[in-house]
Amino acid sequence: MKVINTEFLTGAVSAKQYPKEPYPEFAFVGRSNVGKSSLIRSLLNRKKLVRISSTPGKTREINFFKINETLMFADLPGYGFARVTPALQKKWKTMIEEYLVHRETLSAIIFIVDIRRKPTELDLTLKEWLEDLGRYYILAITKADKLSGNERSKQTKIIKNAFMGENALAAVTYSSKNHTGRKELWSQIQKISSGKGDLIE
Ligand SMILES: Nc1nc2c(ncn2[C@@H]2O[C@H](COP(=O)(O)OP(=O)(O)OP(=O)(O)O)[C@@H](O)[C@H]2O)c(=O)[nH]1
Ligand SMILES: [Mg+2]
Repeated sequence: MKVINTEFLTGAVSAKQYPKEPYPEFAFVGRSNVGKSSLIRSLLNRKKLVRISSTPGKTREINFFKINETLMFADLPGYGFARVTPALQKKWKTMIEEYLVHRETLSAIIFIVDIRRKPTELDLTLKEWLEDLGRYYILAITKADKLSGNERSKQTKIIKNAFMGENALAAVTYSSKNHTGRKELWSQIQKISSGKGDLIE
């Protein structure tokens, strides 16, 4: 997809602040520091628009972006970041929960995991949760540039085995550093947003 126009709309901490745009929305969800904001930046090819940082816990609100007047992206705060206070962790969890349960225009989730990591309990909890809520997701296995050869295929297999549940629409291996997987992920997003995807039963 050719990204012609991208606009940062707003940061929201509760449902009443969500933008009212009717376009199909894709939410980027995953552990703190996994590379959610970087992935959005890579997809949109916009460096200045999306904040990323080497310090985990950078994204503290749900950030909404409008693309080409046809699509929406939501960049969510990460879960499982140990070095923030329990109160703040709880606040983020509530924020993510409220969004996943109530956001009506949410088409699918881009569920992001790090190619180097073993499936963690928090990630598995998210998967179960998406399945229970009946939310569809695309598994994005990111930071693929960090592994190569055997190790890369071994990890990809382990991750797919753990996370490709019933509501998983696809799995894409990604690198925000060199944009591996960009075309494939865009094509999945377009397929779903135009209603031609597996969502049609
Ligand atoms: N090598 C490599 N580094 C990456 C990739 N994606 C993200 N990073 C790095 O990982 C760090 C975290 O990236 P972010 O995009 O801020 O992660 P996030 O998931 O949005 O983090 P929070 O908002 O804090 O939850 C940054 O230092 C990025 O440069 C990737 O595909 N390859
Ligand atoms: Mg972020």
